[in-house]
Amino acid sequence: MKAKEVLDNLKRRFPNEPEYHQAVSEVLGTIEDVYNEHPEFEKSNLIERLCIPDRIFSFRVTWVDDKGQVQTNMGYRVQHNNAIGPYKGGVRFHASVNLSILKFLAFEQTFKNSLTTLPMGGAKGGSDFSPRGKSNAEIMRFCQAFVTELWRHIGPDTDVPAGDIGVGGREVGYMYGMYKKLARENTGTFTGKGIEFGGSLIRPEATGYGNVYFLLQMLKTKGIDIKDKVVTVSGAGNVAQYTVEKLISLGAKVVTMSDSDGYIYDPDGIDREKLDYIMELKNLYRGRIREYAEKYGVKYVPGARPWGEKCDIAMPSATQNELNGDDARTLLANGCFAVSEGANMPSTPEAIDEFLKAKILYAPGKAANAGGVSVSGLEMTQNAQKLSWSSEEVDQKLKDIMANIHAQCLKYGTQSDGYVNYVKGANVAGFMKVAKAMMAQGIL
Ligand code: NDP
Ligand code: 2IT
Repeated sequence: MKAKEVLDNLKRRFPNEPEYHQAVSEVLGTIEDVYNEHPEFEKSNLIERLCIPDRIFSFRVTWVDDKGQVQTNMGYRVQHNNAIGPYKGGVRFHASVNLSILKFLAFEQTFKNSLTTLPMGGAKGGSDFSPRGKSNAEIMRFCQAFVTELWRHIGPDTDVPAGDIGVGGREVGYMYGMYKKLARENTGTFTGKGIEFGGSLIRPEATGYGNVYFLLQMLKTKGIDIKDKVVTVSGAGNVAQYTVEKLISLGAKVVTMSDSDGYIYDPDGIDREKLDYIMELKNLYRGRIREYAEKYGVKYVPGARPWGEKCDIAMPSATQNELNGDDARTLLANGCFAVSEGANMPSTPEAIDEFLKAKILYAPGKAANAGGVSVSGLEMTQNAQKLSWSSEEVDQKLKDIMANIHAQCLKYGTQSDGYVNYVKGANVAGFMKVAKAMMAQGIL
């Protein structure tokens, strides 16, 4: 396999899908050597079978807004690969959603899920529906309409959706309710459900907590203590909130959070009380992060991302390509020595090159943010056993899984000079498991 040829071919066959090309390119560049050590892979054209999704569903979603007007959106589910378990991955509701974005996310999910040690394949779904400014009733009607199409393609052992941008506990609840009405079964086909109807404790916290657990593992390799370290976080949603919560509890100082309109800089650090305010602002009132700056009298920078602020550690937790080459150079010039990604593919290829060149601790999303889907996997196990575990039990399992993912990265990513290339480590470890599973199951 020549990575460039495979990529050129995919670009020709699937034009105008830049995010998908970017995600594939990043993986192919790091697995080429190990792939070529296995001639049996090439003989069965494993690489194309792994890069092209198994199937994609797309459908129109029709719903009625509060003014009585009939609206349409597009809905999708990309079932990428089920070699190691049922298709599994979140659902994203955001105006920017298109097939390129969902194909990149489903591709990444396949490798991420492989790393979790749990039996889950990779998928992603979503809609270009924007939850921004919508009433609760509109959200419910949209979720119900979306599932009216989606439900045929999912099930507890075939495909299990969850949340992502714009989809949290409220949306999962509405989707699961409609799913049950149509499918007439109660086996937990969604994860991230409410605690009263089969959800797992720690699922809301899992992505953010997991990212911090992964960061702690990386810091340990250098003997660095997290206490008093200055951290910049982007985003103010599910992942960012619980990243900040865990960082505060460990004595780190978080100085930024952001949303799609801008970022706040709080030189004193966001403490527990201020975080509670943000959670209420974002989760209850769907407010803007700007309001934090007004309430606490700190700097707000509209239309910008927080990477210009001096920090020891950066944790991008909003969206893809939110940290570019210039941002990376600024972070490095300011002394940043660790980057751990809560979001999926937040750093551009140029930014990743800068981090690797500077040999800082850099964890790609598919390793660092795997805690969310890991606890989703644990939710599936609890549902199958018809019991629920305590917070302590789930949290301990999450810590163990993140430590295991870190160990896999060390195994496959440690270079001869001792530097750990977590990008290569995560990609090779994730790839080898899926590849072996595919080979064992024949040409499909
Ligand atoms: P939320 O919808 O809860 O929050 C998203 C946050 O990012 C909001 O602050 C939002 O701002 C901001 N944001 C979204 N889109 C953009 C954009 N285009 N430009 C700038 N800011 C943006 O989502 P999550 O916290 O769940 O997801 C955040 C990231 O983490 C995503 O990349 C997701 O794929 C990834 N992830 C999520 C997991 C999960 O379990 N939820 C698991 C693993 C990864 P605003 O409030 O203005 O919309
Ligand atoms: O990107 C992700 O890993 C998620 N949005 C969570 C997926 C899941 O199935 O919990």
